Amino acid sequence: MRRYVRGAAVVVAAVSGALLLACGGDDGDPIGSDPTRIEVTVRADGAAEPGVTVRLFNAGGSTPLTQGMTMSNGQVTFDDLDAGTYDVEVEVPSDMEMATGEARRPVPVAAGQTATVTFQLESVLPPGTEQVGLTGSLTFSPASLTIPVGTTVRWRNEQAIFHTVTPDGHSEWTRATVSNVGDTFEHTFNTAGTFPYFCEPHQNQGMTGTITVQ
Ligand SMILES: [Cu+2]
Repeated sequence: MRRYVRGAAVVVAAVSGALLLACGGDDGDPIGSDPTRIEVTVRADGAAEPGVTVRLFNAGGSTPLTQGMTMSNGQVTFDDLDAGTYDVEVEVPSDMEMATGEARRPVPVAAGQTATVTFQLESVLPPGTEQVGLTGSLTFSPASLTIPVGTTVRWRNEQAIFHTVTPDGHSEWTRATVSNVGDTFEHTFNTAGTFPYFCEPHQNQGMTGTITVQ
């Protein structure tokens, strides 16, 4: 009796060893373990937006499975997921709103596939305010802006690149710097005229603009 039990134990161990060997015999990845992931892109005012919190839920769930923050390319990736449908939600910053679509959306992902979803945000501008973006491609966007007297212009840095908003030959405002993504500089134009300006580090790359006040 004791010998039989011992024998059985030896057999089990031998079978386990065979299974381990079999599993380790190929590249080590069981079939079907390719990454299953959701790649989320957040854009604001048409440019990649870093620093936005994104949460992942089971479909219809109220407690996030996990969350992440968009990087400088505006992306965050949730990987090692099970196939299925998830809800992806962006936390809209207080000075922004959804440009299109909902802040929370169902995203289906198949096994071994990468599902992608893009959220488009836009700045909420106070009345009487126009915005000029300082873009990652070293431009003011728009470069030329025509506004009525009394309008406030808000320059907003769209990427983590140091820029300046420097008056070119006038003193309508004092040179300003916008160092980081999301940094803004505002000036209210109460005098009609044409006001050229430039970015000091990127003037030679054509980073210039003009505000025309009528
Ligand atoms: Cu610049």
